[in-house]
Amino acid sequence: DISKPIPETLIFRSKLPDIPISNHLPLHTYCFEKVSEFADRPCLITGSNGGAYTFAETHLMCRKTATGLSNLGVKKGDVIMLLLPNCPEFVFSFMGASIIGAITTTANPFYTSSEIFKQLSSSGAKLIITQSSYVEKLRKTEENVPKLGEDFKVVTIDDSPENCIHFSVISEADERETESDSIDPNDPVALPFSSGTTGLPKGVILTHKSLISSIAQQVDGENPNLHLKEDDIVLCVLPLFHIYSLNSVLLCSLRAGAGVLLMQKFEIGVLLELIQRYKVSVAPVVPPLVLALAKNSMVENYDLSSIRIVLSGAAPLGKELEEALSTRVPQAIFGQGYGMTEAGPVLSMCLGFAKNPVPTKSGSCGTVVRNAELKVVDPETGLSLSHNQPGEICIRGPQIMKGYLNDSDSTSNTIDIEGWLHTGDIGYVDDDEEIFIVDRVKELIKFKGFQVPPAELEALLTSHPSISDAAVVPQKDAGAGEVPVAFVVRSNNDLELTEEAVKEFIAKQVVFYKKLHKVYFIHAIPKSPTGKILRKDLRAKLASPS
Ligand code: 4UV
Repeated sequence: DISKPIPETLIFRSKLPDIPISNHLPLHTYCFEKVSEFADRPCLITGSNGGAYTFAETHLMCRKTATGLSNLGVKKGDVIMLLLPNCPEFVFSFMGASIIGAITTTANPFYTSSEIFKQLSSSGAKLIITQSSYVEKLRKTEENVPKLGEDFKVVTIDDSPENCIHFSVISEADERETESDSIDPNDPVALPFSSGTTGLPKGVILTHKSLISSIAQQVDGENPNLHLKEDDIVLCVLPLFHIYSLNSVLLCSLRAGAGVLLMQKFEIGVLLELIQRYKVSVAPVVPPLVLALAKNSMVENYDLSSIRIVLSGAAPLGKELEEALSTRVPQAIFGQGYGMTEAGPVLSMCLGFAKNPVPTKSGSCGTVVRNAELKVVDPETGLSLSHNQPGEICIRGPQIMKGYLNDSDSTSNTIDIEGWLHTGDIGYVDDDEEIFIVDRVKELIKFKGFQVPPAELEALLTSHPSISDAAVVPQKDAGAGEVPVAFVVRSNNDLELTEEAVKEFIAKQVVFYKKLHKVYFIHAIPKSPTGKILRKDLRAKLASPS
């Protein structure tokens, strides 16, 4: 009926007023804008050896690395890959690349060789900065695979194995020679990979403007949503290759002048010791870490009274868990951030972390960040919903990605013509403007906050000669949140194909968190008339095994 009025879109906003955002600057200029105010304060503290770089030293190392990268031939618009655990060199390289207008793609150093090469090819990176222990994974002899030293260069931060360049070669360059090309706010600076709502991992183009906007939405203004201070020590145990840690831990701290305590890996005893020793005040975590801190008896032997903020994100956090940890760190404000790589990444943040905090509810993922718009739509009709009605969460603002690299179809399926990014998450906004996530309609599986893209595992499964079709779905798991399980159709009913063989076949090709936890043999994968896997039906099968 064309006489019906078009329903108005209900837009949710932050309770905090919009602020001016300096997103015309290049990212490095913005992050180090106020460095003279805290030049001699600790910026990067290495947990493993107690070493520290002040803000002035960090800034200098970033500029030296910029020259060094440029001396190696890296130019504006080129992509470099960081295949590193959390370490100062990660920071120098990321910011150094930004200074010369280059783009960083970050990869998990635990990736298998084939996972690394897929991202290398797809991102077009010609230089990898890594640790010598990972170099073997980069040497491939097969035809058609890029060759170390010929097709791409490798820089190592520790030893320098054959054909690799030692990091000192770039970090000892003369910072005065750095030529900063003019950078446009819409130039890309970071290229994390994400599978988004469907399909294989794709390069997510985050520009100088998008990252600055996201950081500013969190830590800028008279009343910052995430109030980081110069005397804060922010725990950096979450991996910097994931956007959560890169943005909300590292970049926000650099901007605000807070110290970053770098930890290479999570080990409960070491973590507790470091929190006590360095008086960590802000602890960004993921639900499995909350679980460890809430349940491990060692926690009682340490003084955690310095912690004033516990920020959880990247996966759903149970209320009981939040309450269990709260009793162990009663002085801390506990809250969540909700992010998605494509969203720049932060959509919402707990207002209890603001300089002038607002009381918040347990289980909430925060309130939409300032200078942004959020709506909730009915996934069937696309119509916008009001308070307390669950639907797909959409976000619009200067912080969202420019698009996927070389994939305009996926981009237009994710960001609509009005500029709304569709998250594939189902949630609602309550009467106090707090967001609650209740479900996920996208394929994505999250193991301890890590992305497990079903399409990637399905492609591997169907490459097996005895498998004719396959589907991978999440199964709930107490420790990991979710684990991937597969439904597999055997070709020619090849009964010799066992569950163990399928698991083993996948395990040797993927990083640990993508391993299959269970394989169910089935006669056919349920599909819609258009050929889409009916994942809901498979998930329902898991919930009520017949
Ligand atoms: O693309 P991605 O791997 O991105 C992230 C980013 C998370 C954060 C969290 C807090 C921050 O301050 C920050 O900078 C980044 O996880 O995965 C995106 C999907 O993860 C789920 C949701 O399904 C997203 O679409 N997810 C993320 N945060 C939450 C969450 C949360 N708090 N509660 C439930 N699900």
